[in-house]
Amino acid sequence: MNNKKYYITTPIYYPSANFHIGHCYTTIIADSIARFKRLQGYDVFFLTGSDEHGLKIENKAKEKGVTPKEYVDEIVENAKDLWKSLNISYDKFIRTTDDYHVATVKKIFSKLYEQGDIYLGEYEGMYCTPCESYWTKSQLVDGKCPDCGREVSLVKEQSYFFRLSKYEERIKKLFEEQKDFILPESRKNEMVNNFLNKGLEDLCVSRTTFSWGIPVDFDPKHVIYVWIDALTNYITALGYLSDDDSNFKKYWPADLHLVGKEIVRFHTIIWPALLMALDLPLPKGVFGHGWLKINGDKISKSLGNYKDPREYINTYGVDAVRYFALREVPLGSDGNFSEEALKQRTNTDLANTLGNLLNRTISMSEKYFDGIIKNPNKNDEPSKQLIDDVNTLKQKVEANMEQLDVSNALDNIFDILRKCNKYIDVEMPWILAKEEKYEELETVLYNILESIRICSIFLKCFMPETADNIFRQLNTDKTTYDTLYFGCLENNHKLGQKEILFNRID
Ligand code: ME8
Repeated sequence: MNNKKYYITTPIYYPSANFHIGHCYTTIIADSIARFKRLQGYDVFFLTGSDEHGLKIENKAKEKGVTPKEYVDEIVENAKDLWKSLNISYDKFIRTTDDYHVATVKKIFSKLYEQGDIYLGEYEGMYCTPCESYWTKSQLVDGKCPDCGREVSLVKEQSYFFRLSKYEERIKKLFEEQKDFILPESRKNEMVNNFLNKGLEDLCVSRTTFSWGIPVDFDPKHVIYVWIDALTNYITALGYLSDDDSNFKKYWPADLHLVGKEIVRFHTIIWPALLMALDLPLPKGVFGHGWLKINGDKISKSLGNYKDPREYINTYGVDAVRYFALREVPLGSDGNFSEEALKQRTNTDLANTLGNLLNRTISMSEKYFDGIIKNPNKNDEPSKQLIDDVNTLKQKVEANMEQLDVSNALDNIFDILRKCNKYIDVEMPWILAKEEKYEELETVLYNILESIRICSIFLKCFMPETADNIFRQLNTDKTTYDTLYFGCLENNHKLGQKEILFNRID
């Protein structure tokens, strides 16, 4: 155990009444990493929130005949409700319309202006309204937005600019010196080849063509354009430049910004440059994960190719959805989401490998020993092998989590559960009972229950409700990091009530 801190963030989401499983993906992964760090004894601060300004919101509110604030107030509740149904354990939910955020963003903008990092100029360029992004002509792909492929329009206006070009050399140095600043490695190459090597241009950071944003303090016809407003949430949420900056002092710099691959550029080039200008320490790492796709297309609001994630939660259970998001796709790669695959994972891994194992072990303990477990230590070779495997689990899971390889960490756990099932096949407890070899039988049941307990301590980070259910059935409070060793369950321990963990879905 240690008392180190860990600050992890998700992107702040555009408020939407139509969140899809792709949005849940980032947040479930961040939640599991946060829970894992807490298990390891870190003092964790896990931030998520919503990114509420901009032209799109202003237009939508107009369509509905409400103010932008009324519009976002209503739908932000949707995000909070979804995170609640997914058991997301965030420590703070920031809204970019929160007073403290607005106040600090204004101060940051003024400070950068006063020190010469922001200047007034004229912008002429291509603008993608759905992405709220400006592009230079050379960045367009076939004359269209390189991110979403839609039409862009020529915009000319007076704007404030951030001197991004000034930080080019320092960003290059950062990429060279801080090897794990951008993960996975392939994303770093993309940033270097597509952006850094082409040279960084100063960045337009204000707009005058809409008003739903944070006004520039000294020139209020300008609103602060999305990236300074959005990116700074990671420090305003901690109280930077406010009366109480104790969280900022405690948690900054961030240990991990977990983001989707399309916003890696903002987090690894613009964000560090802003922090350099503010003379603040840089985040330790930015991980750009891949996209969940449906039939090869990104799941997206504009394509409309998805269901409300709550429908999956209602059918399969929250932990089946969490498990799928964490297990199916190695973090960093794109992966396909299909209900068929979700069903299959639920039936194979959750109902069979885990649920059935627990159920039959508790059933046998009840049948043969009234639910009281003993450990006479009559360990034969297969037993010794299982115990050895369980004893190396912690090291394997921790190594994978250190690399943010969540999928393989889960596989390490399920590997033990599969081994437990094989162990039952080899030991055949029902034969031991028939032959009245009770000490061997007690040993076998103890070894399986102890393996399940240790697996569940880890599973709690990924599937918290399931792990709690298992602990109830085991009737144990040996659920913490310091009980991660084989042999911790007491002799004469009485098990709890048996329950079905996962129903098979047909
Ligand atoms: O980008 N698969 O907000 P956002 C995986 N407000 N991840 C997906 C996904 C999919 N199909 N669809 C979306 C923004 N995401 C900005 C962020 S941060 C200072 C500002 C992920 O609501 C996406 O990659 O469009 C991103 O990381 C997150 O959802 C929020 O997307």
